[in-house]
Amino acid sequence: MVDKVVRTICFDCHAKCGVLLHVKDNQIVKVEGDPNHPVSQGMVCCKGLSAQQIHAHPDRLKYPLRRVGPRGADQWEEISWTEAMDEIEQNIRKITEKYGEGAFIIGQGTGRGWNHWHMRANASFGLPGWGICPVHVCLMPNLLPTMFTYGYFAFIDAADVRNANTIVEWGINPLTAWPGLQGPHLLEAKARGAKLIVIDPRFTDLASKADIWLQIKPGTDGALALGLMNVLIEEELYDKEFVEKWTLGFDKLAERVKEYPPDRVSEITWIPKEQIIAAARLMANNRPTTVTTSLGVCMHSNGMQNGRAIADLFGILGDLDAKGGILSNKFWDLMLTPEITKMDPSRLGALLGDETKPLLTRLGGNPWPDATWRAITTGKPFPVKGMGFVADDAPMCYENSRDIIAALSELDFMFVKDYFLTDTAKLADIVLPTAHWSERESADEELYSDPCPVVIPQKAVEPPGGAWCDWEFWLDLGKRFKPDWWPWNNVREMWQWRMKTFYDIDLSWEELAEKGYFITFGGDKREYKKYEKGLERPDGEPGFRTGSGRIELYSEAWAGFGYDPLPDYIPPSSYENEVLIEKYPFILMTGARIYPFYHSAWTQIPMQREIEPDPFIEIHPDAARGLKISDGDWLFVESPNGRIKAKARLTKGIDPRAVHLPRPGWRDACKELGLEGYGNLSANPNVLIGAEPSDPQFGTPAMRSARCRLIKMEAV
Ligand SMILES: Nc1nc2c(c(=O)[nH]1)N[C@H]1C(S)=C(S)[C@@H](COP(=O)(O)OP(=O)(O)OC[C@H]3O[C@@H](n4cnc5c(=O)[nH]c(N)nc54)[C@H](O)[C@@H]3O)O[C@H]1N2
Ligand SMILES: Nc1nc2c(c(=O)[nH]1)N[C@H]1C(S)=C(S)[C@@H](COP(=O)(O)OP(=O)(O)OC[C@H]3O[C@@H](n4cnc5c(=O)[nH]c(N)nc54)[C@H](O)[C@@H]3O)O[C@H]1N2
Ligand code: SF4
Ligand SMILES: [Mo]
Repeated sequence: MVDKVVRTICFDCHAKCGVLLHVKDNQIVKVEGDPNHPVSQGMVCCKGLSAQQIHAHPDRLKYPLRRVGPRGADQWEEISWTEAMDEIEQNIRKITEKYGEGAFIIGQGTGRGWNHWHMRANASFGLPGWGICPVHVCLMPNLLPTMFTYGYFAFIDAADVRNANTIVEWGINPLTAWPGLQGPHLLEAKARGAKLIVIDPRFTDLASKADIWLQIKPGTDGALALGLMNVLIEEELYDKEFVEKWTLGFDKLAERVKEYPPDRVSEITWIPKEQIIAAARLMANNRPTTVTTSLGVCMHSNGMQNGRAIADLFGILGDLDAKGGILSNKFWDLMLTPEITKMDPSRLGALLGDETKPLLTRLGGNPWPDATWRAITTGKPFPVKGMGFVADDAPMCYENSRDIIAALSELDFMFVKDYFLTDTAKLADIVLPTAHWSERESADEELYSDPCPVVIPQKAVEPPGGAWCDWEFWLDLGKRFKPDWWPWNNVREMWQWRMKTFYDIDLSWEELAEKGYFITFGGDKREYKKYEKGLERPDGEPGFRTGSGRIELYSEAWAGFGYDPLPDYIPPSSYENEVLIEKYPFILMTGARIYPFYHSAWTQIPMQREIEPDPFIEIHPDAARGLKISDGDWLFVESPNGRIKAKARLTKGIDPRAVHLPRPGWRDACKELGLEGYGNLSANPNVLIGAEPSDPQFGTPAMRSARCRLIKMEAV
């Protein structure tokens, strides 16, 4: 007999599946998918299933720690939460008073449900924007091109997979990276006869289900989009009525795409010409057609223009905000509104890197990470002397890991809030433990596809040592600097305010928890083609929320940030450097997701590590043969930036000219399975990635179009 069954939300990826946790004696004895969750519908993956092994892991941090020995010496004393928070507050005050408001920066990793509260806390002590966050590689490079082109953010939430006839998955792998968010809908759509086009250099689980798989050369997605538009326009397959009525700059775009006939695009992209033509025809003749783009498209020095070309392509196909097309979801407006973030756009120009990467600072609300590490080591353009990291292992997350570690070692003060005492946390002065999703409650609306619920996760088990969840941390920190902005006595009051003020859900905490899911936009409430009815623009006029009210195929606003107003294809800069190519013959992709790990987390968890025990690199057998590499050989992977280890995994699912290192880095040892941990530097792909080349205005480094060579270990 269990003590209770708690309905909650898994947060080991952005799918945020509904789960039912069966609990006995503060242990999770069973994990079940919740069939009533409006999006995940009962789906749960291997990460969700290992909740108990995470909850009960013996290495979990329990109490706040203060460094007692020299920095990095791993000597600590346990302190109370009040002492830890006092020390963090005092250091923020001391450093910002002495060196200025930008001198203390808090970093976060991927969204974990509290982006807006983090920004509010930053604003509370005078830091403009988002602190530091991997926005330069994630989310925003997919959102901004659609914002400039359509006037709304369109990401995975926007793809109306449930109603589409053709689904294009472009540089994204929802089955692995977003299983509960799009997985069930995608498989249902396939079963009812929808067609699937997958654009990916690797033969993924998703590609195996495709009607057309375009095995693209990494970083040439912009050229492909221009080539597809060439076919659509040449064969008059685009939506003429929509284009005439609702778009701007079609003639200029038509001129531009003449430069990209299928023959030329085939050469650039490595995709046979016939497949390009077939894909264009399917997209146009089997509508409604929807698309999701993600990291495959943006992690290049030409990432933003790739996004723009794809946005224009779907602009002329015409299924914008249509059933089965690319939906405009209003929840984005509420997620990062200044009413909650307190972000002051007029101050974003003060962010580090603004002079070179203004799109990142002004619209991403972020400093450029590379400029941040340099500000620590050089004091220019202003000194950074203190940093905190909440749910962010910086050398694992950002490019140039070695520089990051060197820079962090020079700080006057640093704190880290994490589940484990990671190598990065060992560089800190204060380390704070954190509660896992099974050990915390919250209110969360971060990112869902239609019907876009707000969810109220429940606590199932107590966190080790009573560790605070991150929301408790933000509330306590914010209150210390701006009590007026944080009037709540506890996090429940804070979330209730959020629900009431922004979603008009005025319920007691118990009522919120009891109901669990609230459909806010979408579902039965969904309005399609809002632009036709004057429901899209704030002025109530028909049209889109761009300056012209139309889909801006040609964008003056985009040109204002220094880009070509039309989409164009500029090859990743490493593709034109003959000297580099000779020394580093392979195109290196890094970071595609694998099931068991969430970024660098969970390599110590037996249920996960069992699935992928060792760091590996994917290589085509023909390429391996030339180098006398066999499956399972240990290799050094070397780039101009550094060298790491990985085991060869031979696969025909990759082009012989490219190789791929997955995301995790295998940071932590798994004692139960006797498997090694590789720390911050030995197997971490970001050791190989430099800050340059990068997107000219947004700073996205070439995480998926870098270069490397392979060296068999015994040959060294
Ligand atoms: N080369 C390369 N680099 C990449 C990518 C890539 O594809 N290739 N992907 C990039 C992308 S898209 C992103 S979003 C970033 C993500 O990068 P991050 O989100 O920074 O991920 P991690 O590096 O795992 O660091 C997160 C740390 O937070 C801890 N943690 C996990 N959950 C919580 C929590 O709820 N609270 C607290 N306090 N701690 C928690 C984990 O144990 C871990 O140590 O990585 C980026 N880096
Ligand atoms: N298991 C797991 N799930 C995760 C995460 C995790 O760490 N682990 N991280 C979460 C986060 S923060 C994010 S942002 C998402 C990312 O979600 P996705 O972007 O869907 O995930 P990836 O697998 O990184 O990249 C998608 C695909 O891009 C392909 N690709 C590489 N280079 C190119 C290219 O040049 N062009 C094209 N067209 N494709 C290319 C890769 O082969 C890969 O299959 O995943 C989320 N989900
Ligand atoms: S897909 Fe897996 S990791 Fe992601 S929320 Fe669902 S159960 Fe958790
Ligand atoms: Mo991400």
